[in-house]
Amino acid sequence: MAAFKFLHTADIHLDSPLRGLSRYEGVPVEQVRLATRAALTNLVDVALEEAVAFVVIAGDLFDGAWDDFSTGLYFCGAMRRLKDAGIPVYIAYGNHDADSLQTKRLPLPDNVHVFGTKGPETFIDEGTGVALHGQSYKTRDPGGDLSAAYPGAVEGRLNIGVLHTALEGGRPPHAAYAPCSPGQLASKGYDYWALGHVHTHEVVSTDPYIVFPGNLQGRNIRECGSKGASLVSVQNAAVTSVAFVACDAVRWAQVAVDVADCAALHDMEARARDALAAAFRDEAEGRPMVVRVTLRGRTALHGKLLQRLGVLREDVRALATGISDELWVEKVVLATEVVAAATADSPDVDEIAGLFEQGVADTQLRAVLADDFGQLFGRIPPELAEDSELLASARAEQFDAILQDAAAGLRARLGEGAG
Ligand SMILES: [Mn+2]
Repeated sequence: MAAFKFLHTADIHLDSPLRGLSRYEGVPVEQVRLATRAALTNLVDVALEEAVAFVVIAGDLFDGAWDDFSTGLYFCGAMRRLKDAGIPVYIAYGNHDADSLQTKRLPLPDNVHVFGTKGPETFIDEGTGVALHGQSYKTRDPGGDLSAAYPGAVEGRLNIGVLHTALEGGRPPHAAYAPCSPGQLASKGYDYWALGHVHTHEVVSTDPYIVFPGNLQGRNIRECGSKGASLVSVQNAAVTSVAFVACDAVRWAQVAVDVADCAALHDMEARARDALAAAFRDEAEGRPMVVRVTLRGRTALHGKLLQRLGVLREDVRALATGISDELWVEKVVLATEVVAAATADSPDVDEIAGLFEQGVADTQLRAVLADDFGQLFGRIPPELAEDSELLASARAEQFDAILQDAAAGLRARLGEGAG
């Protein structure tokens, strides 16, 4: 076979549970929860459209032990579609789906080949003659460099190494399992290293190719942007190109809205609407998109926005709904800053707000606040504290910011009362 393509994917984390998303009203939790399945279906669609010779899965196909058999059955169905098209699949399991963690099992269609856990194993792909070398994790942490024992390249064939690793030193926040250097991998003489574990797409090297495809579907706001697989082209027993193919069914994005010098709430709304529309147009690529919106900038509106904090997410949801039914708001983060009050609202307002501003320098007041918040933290569930900007600031003892916000909020409220 002189010219062919193959697909390299990893970190599908099929049926990975959603943490905390149910707290965000209006986000279709079921659709987001099933996105890892939809992404797998998209991957199979790409494999069929591109008529690839085979598919490589480099670990963390599953997120952990299945809750029930439906996860495995869904995977079997996807693999059968590949089998019907004569496409074999090669899997090396990683830390999330290590052998010891798979408490439920199902027989997989016979086009699926799984690398063993005892040592490196080599499969010769029948259709192309490619030699694939790989090893699955036996337990969560294989305890050392697995690649060291991989065999040298088989002469006269295209050689592919399949391994779940974060490479040497790791790539935070990914744990440094099976550490090895690109140089050590290159020394095997293979043409392509199909890696997994790091959720960000990265071509580490092109000679030989050492590639992290990234995860197939973002699962939370920390996994933003396009997610998918690597489509690799081979000609005359050499890799000629590696292309990224998006497979995600739901996209995550961070949208920053600069509201500096906005004079009224409707100015902020206009800015937010524009930023949301631009993000949806440029980043969603026709998919549903979940966004976290951060309002930033030094603004006279800071106090007013603080006052609206409880309903700010609803404001932004309304703007998003005005753009598309498939633009969903995970969270609104208020990160604006106060503008120093130049003009007096009224002598009374100035005096009261001034007391708060003085409080910033008052060590006694800070001690009282630290004590009060400390008692509060003993009683509230930690996930609630994580969700509140105010509580997060208090936990970090950022009382300057809290007092400045309180002063600005008070000024806005009293100003309204007077006007
Ligand atoms: Mn992993």
